[in-house]
Amino acid sequence: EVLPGDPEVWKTALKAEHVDKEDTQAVANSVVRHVTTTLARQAANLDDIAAYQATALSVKDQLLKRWNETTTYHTKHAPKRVYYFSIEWLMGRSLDNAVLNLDMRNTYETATQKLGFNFEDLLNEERDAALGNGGLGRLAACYIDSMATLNLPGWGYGLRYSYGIFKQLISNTGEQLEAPDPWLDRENPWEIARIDVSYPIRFYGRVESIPNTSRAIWSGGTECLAVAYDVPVPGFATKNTANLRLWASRPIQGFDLNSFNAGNYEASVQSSSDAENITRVLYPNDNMYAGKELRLKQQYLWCSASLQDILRRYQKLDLSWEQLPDYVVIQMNDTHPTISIVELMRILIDEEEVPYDVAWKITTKVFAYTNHTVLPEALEKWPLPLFENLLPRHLQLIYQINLNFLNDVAKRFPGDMDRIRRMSIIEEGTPKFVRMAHLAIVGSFKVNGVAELHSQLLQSTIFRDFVEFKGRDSFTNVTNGITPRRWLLQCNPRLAQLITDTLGSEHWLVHLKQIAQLLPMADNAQFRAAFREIKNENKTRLAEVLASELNIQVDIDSVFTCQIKRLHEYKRQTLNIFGVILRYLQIKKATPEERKKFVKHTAIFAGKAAPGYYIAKLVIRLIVNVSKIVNNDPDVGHLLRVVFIPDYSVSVAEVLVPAADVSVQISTAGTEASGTSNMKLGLNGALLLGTVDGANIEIAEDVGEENAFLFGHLAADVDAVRYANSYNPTPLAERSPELAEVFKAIEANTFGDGHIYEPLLKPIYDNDYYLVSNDFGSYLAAERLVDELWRDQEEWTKKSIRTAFSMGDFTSDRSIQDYADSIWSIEPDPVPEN
Ligand code: 8GP
Repeated sequence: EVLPGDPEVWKTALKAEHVDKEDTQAVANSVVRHVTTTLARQAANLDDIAAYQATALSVKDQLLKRWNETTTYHTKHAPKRVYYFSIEWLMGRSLDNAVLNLDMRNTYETATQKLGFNFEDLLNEERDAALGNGGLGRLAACYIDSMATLNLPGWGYGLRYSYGIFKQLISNTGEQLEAPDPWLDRENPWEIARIDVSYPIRFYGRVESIPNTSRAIWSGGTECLAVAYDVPVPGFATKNTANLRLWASRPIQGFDLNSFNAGNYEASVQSSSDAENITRVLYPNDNMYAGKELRLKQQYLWCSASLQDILRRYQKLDLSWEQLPDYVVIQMNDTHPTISIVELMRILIDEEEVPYDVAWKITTKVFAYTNHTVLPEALEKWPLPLFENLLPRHLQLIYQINLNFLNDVAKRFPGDMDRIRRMSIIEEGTPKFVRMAHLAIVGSFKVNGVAELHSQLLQSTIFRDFVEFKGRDSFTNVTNGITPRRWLLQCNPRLAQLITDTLGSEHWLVHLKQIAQLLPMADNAQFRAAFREIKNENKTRLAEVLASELNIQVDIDSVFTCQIKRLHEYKRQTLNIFGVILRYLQIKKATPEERKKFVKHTAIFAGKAAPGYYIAKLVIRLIVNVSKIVNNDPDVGHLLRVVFIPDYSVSVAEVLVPAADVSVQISTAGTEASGTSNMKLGLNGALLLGTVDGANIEIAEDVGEENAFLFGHLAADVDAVRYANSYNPTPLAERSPELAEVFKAIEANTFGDGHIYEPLLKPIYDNDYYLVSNDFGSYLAAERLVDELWRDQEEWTKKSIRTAFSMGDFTSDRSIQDYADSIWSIEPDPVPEN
């Protein structure tokens, strides 16, 4: 008699299911099977959408086999695991990435061809999974790719928003409009719903202390369920497949029993839709804190469910709670998951009856915290009344944590009341606030910034007191990175092929440092020609998109400058567009003879503004309205084009990044924690035009300053300039005559009604917090160097090659290896090949 799950029976069955990597017929069969059974469609009425869906389902089959093997192996092996908690996962599309990582791209291309489809067309049917705003969310996506590739046992945890980042539309007057992104309307072929994996989550309610213990009973309030959805994430050229577990909120029984008993049907349905609302939408703020109760509900649901899940897995090992840190490390991607520190305390103390001090010892060995910004407006602090109402037990525990912490501070720094006030987890005032960054530091064994300068600034400014208290060793740097699989192999296949052909192998894709071996090729004319030809082909592809989608004709012989990132005052898209306006004015003034001397420019912008960020939206409006005038002015001809590409996304970036000549990274020094588009653009050969900020510094160091265009005030000088700007202001024309000329042109309605831009210009006239006027002169000087170099295409290409092949350190594989070595203490655990 055979018992369920008999290994022999399963082995045979699985073998029959095996598809060989090169077996195009077997792959075609599996696509057809999904068309006819999963999708219940016929060959006759099969469109590209359905063909994409079936292809994706067939690929998912492959992923799930590997996922199963990974999970089974790791369950048996029980290594220490890392859990990456991120409230944003900006994954983009999955199909191309998956077939590349599985080494089955050719097979799928041929198989779908056999069925009469063009694989590229199918790839374009996929909607982006856009569950993130910008850098922070895309970083998480690169990191889980690297965790899988490096065979590190780890999972990601996040939220399955029904609506990702909004779709950006641009009106006729240049205004950003936001439309919802119902990305799950077409079924998502990449996820597996785990209705059997769900946890109850409580909000509100009351707390009863249990006398003579640290324990309490939290009851009442409302409850809902967090249900797991799993997304398999393949590593490159390995069997290891990571899991991204995303939670969706659901009503606990479909309706609220109390109101059902009362016969109040409407109210019972209402409460179920309340529960579903929690994970309905991603908050569209980047580097900006909003303080909404629903957001705190999202955070708690996500953290509580993830912890319950992790602890359930741990409990199967049958070990003591004290051993938890030997098996579990949780990396917090910014402060959004900080409540999980308190939730772990609550579970250990209230539910598992672990003594308070023991629970604290365990907890503070499990968590590590990554900070992503020093901007004060981005730091999370919850109004205490809101917090207390929603999570009363957690607030009690925070008080206890704070009390113990401040006692320790007082012991170390007796009588230093000011220090205690500065460091407290609770900010005094009306109302009081819970400072999440302080809680994150107090509850973590390691805190890191995301680039050298940023980590230094953290330690010398906003976290200085904590460094003095906890010691230097608790603080470190891990410079960000990007995955070269998506950001070179996938988005720039011809350059990837050139690298592979020249190096003679594909190893560089997992050992990116190896591309430095190609640096001497900068001096090889033939290689330069090949390299330039690829860049031009990528520019042509982009030009075709711009022509067909936006009806803008661009000259591929012009220098393509790209600033592609969220709109934010500190990122200074202003400097860029003001520079474009000045160039326009200069072209207008020039004689036909003089015009011939201009270097042709195509200024490309893309990015979203937070819906409530008025000034950022005004910058978009200015860019769009400038583009309308400039692009249609016969005096300008091909000398200047301005392009704002609407609805920036991961998949749009995959077209832009390989086509860029210049990477525009011009934040006010000291404000951009790292930046990651600087890495993507650099790896694809764009020269850096940037300030001495974030990872620009490390990039310029590696590519050599002579191969980059750095400008602007240094971080160390920014405060003094700011001070002068606001307390000792000089007229704009003195700070920058060129900028004064630009403002005059805007105010003279050159780009439509000038007065609408007053809220944008006035702060720059008045106190110029972001140093736009103070840096404009050196920005223009840097642009002149760009123009000069562009005239010598051979020299330009040399620097472009040197840039690309010096980017070896900026792979997310290096970042993740850093985390594994210096923070997580975890080892690779590759699933054996059989
Ligand atoms: C971003 C930083 O602004 C960017 O420099 C960095 O490259 C990226 O994180 C990844 O580290 N920060 C945020 O997106 C951020 O701080 N968001 C706030 C809501 C926390």
